[in-house]
Amino acid sequence: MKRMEIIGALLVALVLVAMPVGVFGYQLSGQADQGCKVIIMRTYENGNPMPPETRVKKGEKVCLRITSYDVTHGFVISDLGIDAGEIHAGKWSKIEFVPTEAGTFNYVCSIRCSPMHSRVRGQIIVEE
Ligand SMILES: [Cu+2]
Repeated sequence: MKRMEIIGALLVALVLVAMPVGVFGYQLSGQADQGCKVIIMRTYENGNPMPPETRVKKGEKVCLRITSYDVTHGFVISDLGIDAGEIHAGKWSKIEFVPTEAGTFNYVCSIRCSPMHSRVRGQIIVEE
């Protein structure tokens, strides 16, 4: 009986360790391109894009690797004239640009992804 309890505890520990490692590894797999920042699109109901803010430097090339955690999203930074098109769940898109002015630029989802679609947004903060 004791042995079964130990095996059970080990299985629980394995799940508790394996799940975060798997999720973290999945997120990192999008960082194959060195220097690219990762944005994971999520519906408002699932917590909105992660991270909510992405900081970049004015005048330096920005590489964004974007994926979706749940459903198909869009990714538009209208003030920078950027439209990454459809972002499919589990697939990666990559965009590159050079910001020429500092400031905070909102990006939004351009595809109706959920009832709270209009609240799906994040920020690109361009620093001097
Ligand atoms: Cu949406």
